[in-house]
Parts: sequence; structure tokens; C-alpha cells
Amino acid sequence: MNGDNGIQVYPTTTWSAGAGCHGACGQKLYVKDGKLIKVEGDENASWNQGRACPRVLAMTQYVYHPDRLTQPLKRVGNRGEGKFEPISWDEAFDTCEAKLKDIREKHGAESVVFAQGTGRDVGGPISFLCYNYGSPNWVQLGLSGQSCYTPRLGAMKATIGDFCVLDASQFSEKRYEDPEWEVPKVIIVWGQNPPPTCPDGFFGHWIVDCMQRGSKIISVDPRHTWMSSRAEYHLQIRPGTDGALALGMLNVIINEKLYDKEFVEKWCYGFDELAERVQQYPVDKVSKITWIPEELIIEAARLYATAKPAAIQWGVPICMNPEGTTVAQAITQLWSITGNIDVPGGNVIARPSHGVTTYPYSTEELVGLYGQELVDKLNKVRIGCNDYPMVKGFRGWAQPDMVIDQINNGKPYPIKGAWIQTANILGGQAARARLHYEALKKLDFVVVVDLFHNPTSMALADIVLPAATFAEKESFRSWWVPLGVMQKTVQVGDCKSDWEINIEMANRLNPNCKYKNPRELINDRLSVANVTFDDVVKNGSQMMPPEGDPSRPYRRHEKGLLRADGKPGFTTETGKVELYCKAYESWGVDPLPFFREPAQGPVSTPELFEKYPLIMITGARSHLFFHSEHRGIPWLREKNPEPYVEVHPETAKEFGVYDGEWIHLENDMGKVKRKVRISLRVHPKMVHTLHSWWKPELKGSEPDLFGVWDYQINQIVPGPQDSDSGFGGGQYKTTLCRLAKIND
Ligand SMILES: Nc1nc2c(c(=O)[nH]1)N[C@H]1C(S)=C(S)[C@@H](COP(=O)(O)OP(=O)(O)OC[C@H]3O[C@@H](n4cnc5c(=O)[nH]c(N)nc54)[C@H](O)[C@@H]3O)O[C@H]1N2
Ligand SMILES: Nc1nc2c(c(=O)[nH]1)N[C@H]1C(S)=C(S)[C@@H](COP(=O)(O)OP(=O)(O)OC[C@H]3O[C@@H](n4cnc5c(=O)[nH]c(N)nc54)[C@H](O)[C@@H]3O)O[C@H]1N2
Ligand SMILES: [Mo]
Repeated sequence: MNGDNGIQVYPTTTWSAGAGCHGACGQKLYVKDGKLIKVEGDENASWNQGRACPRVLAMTQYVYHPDRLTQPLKRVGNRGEGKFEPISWDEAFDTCEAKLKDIREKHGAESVVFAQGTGRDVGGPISFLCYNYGSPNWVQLGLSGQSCYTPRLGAMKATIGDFCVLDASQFSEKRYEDPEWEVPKVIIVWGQNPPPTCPDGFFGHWIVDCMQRGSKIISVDPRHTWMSSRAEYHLQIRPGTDGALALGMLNVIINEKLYDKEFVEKWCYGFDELAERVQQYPVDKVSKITWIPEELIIEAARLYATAKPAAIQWGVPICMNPEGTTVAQAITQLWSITGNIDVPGGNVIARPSHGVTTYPYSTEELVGLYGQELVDKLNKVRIGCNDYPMVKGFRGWAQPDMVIDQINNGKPYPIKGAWIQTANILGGQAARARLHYEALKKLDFVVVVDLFHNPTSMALADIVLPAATFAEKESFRSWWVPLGVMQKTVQVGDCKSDWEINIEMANRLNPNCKYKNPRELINDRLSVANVTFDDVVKNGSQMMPPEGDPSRPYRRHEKGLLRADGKPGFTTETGKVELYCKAYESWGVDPLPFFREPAQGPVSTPELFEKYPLIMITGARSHLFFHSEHRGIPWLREKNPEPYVEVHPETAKEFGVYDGEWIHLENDMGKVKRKVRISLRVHPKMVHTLHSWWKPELKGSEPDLFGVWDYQINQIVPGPQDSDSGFGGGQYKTTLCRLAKIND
């Protein structure tokens, strides 16, 4: 689009660097003389309807930040000394090629791990490089229990055969005006804070749009939030006990016969077994476990079960429960037995828009991209597959806690290298941050691909490659709807996109690599939708599946639109929603939901609770930051200059701390600095603190590493607890701690 004064306006999709974010916002980029001058929400994008978040509005400060990495770098001093020299892309690629080939020849491709962070635009490029190199070890390194979304995805896939999401009319271009859509009468917002987080293929403000159209809210959150303050019921839960709550609500709904009998009879498998199991979770017992008053559990269960349609929108704390897969299973059963699945305004089945795969969310997609033979071969050596059949049977990640142990002990085979892309392992992703630091320092070769230096690149990198923001690259996205593309609008320094970097590397490491450049790959992947990259750009950079398209929701199980064989039903073994999960059974995981106490807490470790009497919740998100990102962006940092801890006034009194005081949060693992914010948001027995803090303005070289050892909370967050599935249970929301004075 050409505007006045030589300004060009490009509508694009914002996934990844800049905003951070899982989202598919349509934004308009204003470019003048080759420079980005402003960003505004695109009113034509049905996803966000013109809205923009603070991180997008600060995009010009991000893109042209003086700290941006703009050239490839090689380390010249010792690891951690902070001495790097600029090199050409040729030299950078040559070095990476030589080192990675050397490791592959001497130790096998499995000796290099390919580590990413959360679901930004990296899963596609990094898994592509990993498999072209021949390594099975694609991993979210440090994310204990793989406890972000994967446990929920695994549970949905195993029990329903598909992924579900709250229906806020996002599948229709007409949105709230679409006559087929219905407003959910009740929404349970469960361990999520959607307005600032917009996670997992969901735009947070949709819930507010639903509330404006009449949706009532039930909030399940240990803290008081914007959502809970506007809720009919706020269930102020003890962290890590969501499984018990879900089972207690199922108990009420089943025993009071509030479930949808017709749906259960026709479409659910194993109802009797579930009904028997929930008898172990009567409301009085559940109330004691969760700290939620009995009558609130009963009333909330009744409200949800008798409203139709009703929906549940859940967040990452579900995954961070012990055995996240069983907690997620119990919650899916709430929407299943009430007949709120696959109906307008309920939890509907979501598949990648237009059938386009950007990044494998399931084993089927993985096999579709790389073939059964390669996947089988890699599963034999993938870390975690032999111990956890669910890790083997779902999706294709290595198990993160086992990866770091293997880096430490070299068994059953040594790990020699790491390709770290879009992950700040030491700055925020890894629980047990120190352990990761010590272990990763021992590797022979480490590449970090990022936009800025951070504690991870400073401490570990041999080669640093400068990546592009969403404004500087061509890419694509199909995480549910819409099908979106990112178009390149500006160039900064010598930065390249993750796809460019990884396809170049893949060609060097695999002579049979299928694509020579990102355009080839993107157009090939888009071909299932009969469109090209240019077609989507011409359409405003986003496309919705047309009306009548089989990828659009509502009652697809009845119409035979879900299963490959075209028969009605769900894509499970029994063709039904499996309340008694056959896949879990085959993986040696309890086929019915159960509750397990968090590894630390008043019940599991009373002695420790006496010493450290506060349950620490970390990392409720802020709209200003994306994990460890944006601490150097002036407009954003100015709004939240220091990492704080929310402390209830009674607790502050007990520990003798005052508002604004710098203190230590401590436990047996160590101590971390925080500024006290006295707040009624938290329960007296809990504190909440921001995660992923470091300060880019401090010295980067060792031992400072941008202040990471002063501020990074994950130094005192423990690692995994026993898990049957291998998924879930990172203790990011359930660590015990106490407040301690800093004695200057
Ligand atoms: N205490 C605590 N810790 C947590 C959590 C918590 O709740 N509490 N949450 C956990 C969860 S759920 C997750 S998913 C992890 C997330 O952990 P990470 O995804 O590792 O998050 P970041 O720390 O932001 O690190 C991402 C890095 O990638 C860079 N980057 C951003 N976009 C791009 C891009 O497009 N290309 C490239 N090459 N680089 C890019 C950023 O500059 C940054 O350095 O953190 C976990 N850590
Ligand atoms: N702006 C911004 N957006 C983000 C991110 C970011 O860093 N910044 N990170 C992205 C990532 S990777 C993720 S995983 C998502 C996470 O985003 P969400 O899924 O929304 O999760 P959180 O913000 O961690 O927590 C949501 C709420 O859960 C509550 N909570 C804490 N512990 C428990 C518990 O045990 N049970 C229950 N029921 N509630 C609990 C917290 O108090 C908080 O209000 O956000 C994504 N979006
Ligand atoms: Mo996450």
C-alpha cells in the first residue's frame, strides 16, 4: 500500500521477535525511506480487529535498538569473557558446518541438541535443521517437565484425538456477527490471564469481547486478577492442586446428574469408570486439598454444567501441575461430559488453518513432514523415549530434564554440542538455572541465534548469529486460524531470518535437503491450500478458511469430518471421547484422572514448609515483557523498572518487610533479589514474583552476566518431580521460599 509522503504501509502478521508472542495479530507497518517508523493495529485482521499491545507499539525501539546484534560473531576470549569479534556470514556458516559435521562423524548426530524456547516462529526452522542434520534431540531445554502446552496438547490428543480451544468466533471472518456462533454463557478462566498473554493460538481480548456480550466468568486463580475481580466466582486455589478441583467438580456434576446424558451415551467411552473414580474426590476432601470453600466448588460446578454453551480457557499452570497430563485430562472431561465440545460457544476442535503445517504439533504432522521411517529411527535414540512411552508417542520432543542430566553424565551417549535458537535458557527458561549453566559450559560447541546478547549467549556461545524481527522476514503461520504470512518490510544490519539461517545450514549438512530457500519451503507448505505466499500477501497477509471448509468447526464429529475414514466420531481408537483413555493405558499412565500433590508444599513436605512457609508463584505474565525479552526497551522498562515480589500485608508484617524494600527470596537452593510490592492480590500464604529477570544495562561478561545471578528466580526453582508421563510438573508455580532481609 502506498500512503502520503513516501510512506508505505504493509499489513503483516506479527508472530515472533518484536512482539515475542504466540499470536497472529494483523498489524500495519509504516515504512519510510527503508525505515520502520510506526506500527498500528490492522482493523481488517479479524483476529485482533485493530488492536495492538504495548510491545508492538514499541516496535521501532526494538528494531533499531543500539544493542541489536547485526552481524555474526565469533568468540575470541574464553567462554564467558564476553570477547566476540564480528565475522562474515560465510565464515559463520563455514565454522558451524565444520564443527557440526565433526561432532556427527565422531559421536553421531544425536550428540547435538537443538534447543528452542516457547512457541514463537522457531519450531518450524529448528526442527527442520535438527532433522536435516539427523539429530532426534529437538528440545525446549530447561523447561522442566516440558511443562508448557505440551502436557495439555498430549492430553487432548490422547483422549479426544484433536486439540480444542474456546470458541470466541475466531474461526469466522464475520466474528461476533456470525449467526452460527453463540456467546458462551459461562467461561471458566482456569489458570490463565488471557488479556496480557494471548497464548496458544488464542487472543486474550476475545474473552473480554465475550464478557461484553454476556459471558459470566468463573476464575480459578490463586491471585486476584482483573478477570477474578469481574467473575461470578473466584476460586482462589492453592497452586498445583488444579487436578483435585477438576475431579471435585466432576464429582458434583456426575453425582447431581448435571452432565449431558445423550452426549455421554453416544460419544463418550468409559463413563462408568470415570464415575467410579470421582467418588474418591468428594467436595469436602477437595476443599481441604485446594483451600477453596466447599460451597464455592459446588456452586461453580453447577453454574458451569447448567449453562449451555459454556467453555473453559486454560493456561500454563495446568501444565506446571504435577503430572500435567492428568490434570489436563480431567479438565477436558468437564467440557466433554457437559456436551460442550464441538458446539458453537463451547470448546471446539481446532486444526491448523487450511491444513497448512508450519511446525509439528502432533506426531501425525511430524510424520507428514519427515516420514515414518525417519521418525521411527530418531525415536530409538531420542532422549526420554525409552523411559516415557508418552514422550515417544506424542509429538517428538526430547525430555528436557533428562537431556540436562545426560549432558552432565554422558550416558547412554555423550552430548557435545548445542544449537540454541530463540531460547534464553539461563535467563529464564530453565528451572535449576545454575545446574544448566554448569552443564552447558562443558559442551564443545555452542551456537546461539538471537536478536540481542543475553546471559545465555554471553556465558556459552562460540558463535552468535543475528536474527530478524517479524518486520524483517518472510515467514508463515497456521496455528489454528488464520493462515498468516509475515512480509519483509525492512532490513537491519546483516540480520537474517531463522528460516534463512536454518535452510542454509540444512543444505550444508544434508545434500538431499528438500528446499533451497524459505520461499520454496513456504510455497510448498502453502500448496495444500492452493495459494502462494504472494497470494496471501495480496489478501492483506491473512486468510480465513472459507465457509463450508472442512477445517471450520461445529459438530464435525457428527458429520464425519474429523476421522480419516470419513466415519462420524472422534479420532481416537474407540471413535469416542475417551474418558477412560486407551492411549494412556497403552503408555503405562493411569487411564483415568487422578490427583498428585506438588513435590513441595504443606502436604508433601511439612518440615520444609515450616522452614519456608510461603508458596511461591512465579511468572504470571506482564503485557510489558515477553519472558526475558524487552528489558532493554525504554517505553516498556520504564513502566516496570525492577523485578518485584507481591506480598500480602499480613505476610509483610510477619517478616518485617516494607513496601519498596529490596529483600531476598530464599530457600535451600539459594537466594534472589526482589523489591517488595505489598499487595492484596496475593494470599497471605503465597507470594508471586516476576520471572526471567536480568538487566541488559549491567556488565555482560562473567561473573556478572547482566545481573542474572542476582535477579533470575529460577536459581531457586527446583527441577522435575516423579512423573509417569514425562510431561508436566515443572515447579514454577509451587516452590517454597521465605523472605529475608538484605544486610547491607
Ligand atoms: N520462573 C519461571 N520460569 C519460567 C516460566 C514461569 O512461569 N516461571 N515459564 C516457562 C515457560 S512457560 C516458557 S515457554 C519458557 C520460555 O522461555 P524462552 O522462550 O527461552 O523465553 P525468553 O527468555 O524470552 O528467551 C527467548 C530468547 O529468544 C530471543 N528471540 C525472540 N524471538 C526470536 C526469534 O524470532 N528468533 C530468534 N532467533 N530469537 C528470538 C529473545 O531475544 C530471547 O533471548 O520460560 C519458562 N520459564
Ligand atoms: N505478555 C506476555 N505474554 C505471554 C508470555 C509472556 O512472557 N508475556 N508468555 C507466553 C507463554 S510461553 C505462556 S506459557 C503463556 C502463559 O500465559 P497464561 O497461560 O495466561 O499463564 P500465566 O500468566 O503464567 O498465569 C496465569 C494465571 O495463573 C495463575 N496461577 C499461578 N499458579 C496457578 C496454579 O497452580 N493454578 C491455577 N489455577 N492458577 C495459577 C497466576 O496467578 C496467573 O494469574 O503466555 C504467553 N504469552
Ligand atoms: Mo510457555
